[in-house]
This record gives sequence, C-alpha cells and structure tokens, in this order.
Amino acid sequence: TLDPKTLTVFITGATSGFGAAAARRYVAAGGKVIATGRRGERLKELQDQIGAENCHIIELDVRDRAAIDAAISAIPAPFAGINVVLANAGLALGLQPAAETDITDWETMIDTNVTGFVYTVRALLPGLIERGGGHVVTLGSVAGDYPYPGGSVYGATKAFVKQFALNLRADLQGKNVRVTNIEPGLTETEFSLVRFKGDEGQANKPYEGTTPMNADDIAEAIFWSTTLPAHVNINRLQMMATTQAFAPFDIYRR
Ligand code: NDP
Ligand code: 8X3
Repeated sequence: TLDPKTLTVFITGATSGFGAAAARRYVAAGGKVIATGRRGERLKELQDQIGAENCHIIELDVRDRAAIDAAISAIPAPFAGINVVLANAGLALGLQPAAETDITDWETMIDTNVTGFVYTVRALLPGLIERGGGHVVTLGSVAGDYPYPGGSVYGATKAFVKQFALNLRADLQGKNVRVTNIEPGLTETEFSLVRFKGDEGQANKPYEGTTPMNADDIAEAIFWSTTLPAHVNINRLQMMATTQAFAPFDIYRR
C-alpha cells in the first residue's frame, strides 16, 4: 500500500463533516493536509486539534476562482507537494418540489457543487501532473444515481460530479493520476442542518430511529482509496448505511 506519510491532501470543505474527518484521518496517519473552507474559526479549531505542523489552513470559498488560484500560489513549501485533491465542498438546499423551490437555492448548489468543484480540480490538476501523479477524490452521492422527490438540482449536481470524475479519468490516461468518486448515502453530518437552513427538527428527521453512516465512515473510505497500491484505481465507490436500501417504483393511481 501507499505510505500515507507521503501524502499531502488539499481538502475543500474541511470545516465540517467528511472534510474535517478526512483531515483528521490523514494527519493521524502521518500525512499532511491543507484544510480549506469558509469558516475560518472552524479551520483554526481543527488546526489546534491536529497540529499546525501537518495542517495548513486557508479560508476559501470555492465559488471564488481568483481566491483559489491565489491560495494555491501562496501555499508554504512544506505543503507544496500536493498529491491528493479531495474536492468535497458541497451542499444541498431545500427539498421542495421543483415548481416551488427557491431559485437562489438552485443557483447556490450549482455554483458550489458544480462551478466551485470544477474550479478546484482545474486549479490543482496541472500541479499533480507536473509532480508525476496523484489522486483526485470527488464527492458524488447516491443522489447522483437514484432520483427522489425534491432532489432535482442537488441530484443533478452529483450526477455531474460522477460523470466529470469518469471523464477526468479517461482524460488522465498515462498521467499517473487516479480518480475516485465516493458516492455516499445517508450520513449524519451538518449536511441536513444546511439543507433545512438550521431547522434542527427537520434536520434530525432523516436520521431518527435509524443508524446512518457517520463522517468517519466516509473518511475511512476516502483514506483507503488513496492508500491502495499505486496500480489500483477505485473508479466509483457507492456506500449506504446498512439501514438504507431501495424502494420500488412509485406508481400513481387514481
Ligand atoms: P457538511 O455540511 O458537514 O460539510 C460541508 C462542507 O462544505 C463544509 O466544510 C462547508 O464549509 C463546505 N462548503 C460549503 N459551501 C462551500 C463554499 N462555497 N466554499 C467552500 N466550502 C464550502 O456536509 P458533508 O460533510 O456531509 O458533505 C460533504 C460533501 O459530501 C458534500 O459535497 C455533500 O454534497 C456530499 N455528500 C453528503 C452526504 C450526506 O448524507 N452527508 C451523502 C453524499 C454526499 P463552510 O460552510 O465553512 O464553507
Ligand atoms: C446526500 C444523500 O440522499 O440526502 O447526498 O441526497 S441524500
């Protein structure tokens, strides 16, 4: 397997959930991380917990392309050898039927999960190739494969992420850059709190009476995929809570 001590991981969305858990996982194994996100105080807390020696932090909104470029060009030497990009920042907003949705929620999801996502990958990819290879890990979702009511734009952004990751892989043939799309289902993080705009009652509902996955479960899968022997590429990894499965087609009857 690949020695995690050789890894420098650029993480978007490291202030919470999967990104924060992944930062902890890599540093615990001796790797280095560049933890980014909009909430600077959260980044500072993370850095205080896991140590500044192996965790560089950058306050960053992925929707701001100039800020991403500036941040990358200012990365200090000990963190300059980025060889894993964890393009994780993303969100769902709302669960209303399409005709009733707030159009600005759709805009925010597209701007973050699609536009900010491609800004991140595009900005970091040339460096990975120049340094001889690496790994791009993207955060898709079961929502990118399975439709559900109210999931119109969120699911579509995750279908975009999936197809982008597959196309990237085709494009990177011979460049020694691995690409993995992690596709989780029900996982308890701040995801639901964000989706329901801070309404804790609504946010807790998806997890009530069941055992969802947690951020560490997903971080472990991310870590595993990036520490496999260099000749192995996980293309897509779909994960669900054991308590989550499939439902039959929904037939409308008069
Ligand atoms: P959280 O809400 O816990 O974390 C989301 C992270 O994304 C935060 O660190 C947040 O940081 C960051 N983020 C959001 N918008 C921006 C932005 N504009 N610029 C920079 N960072 C941003 O959710 P999860 O950890 O659960 O979600 C992580 C990813 O996994 C997302 O892409 C999500 O769609 C996906 N996913 C989640 C699932 C789940 O059930 N939890 C299942 C499948 C996929 P900040 O607000 O500080 O900027
Ligand atoms: C998050 C999982 O089912 O809430 O991507 O869309 S779901």
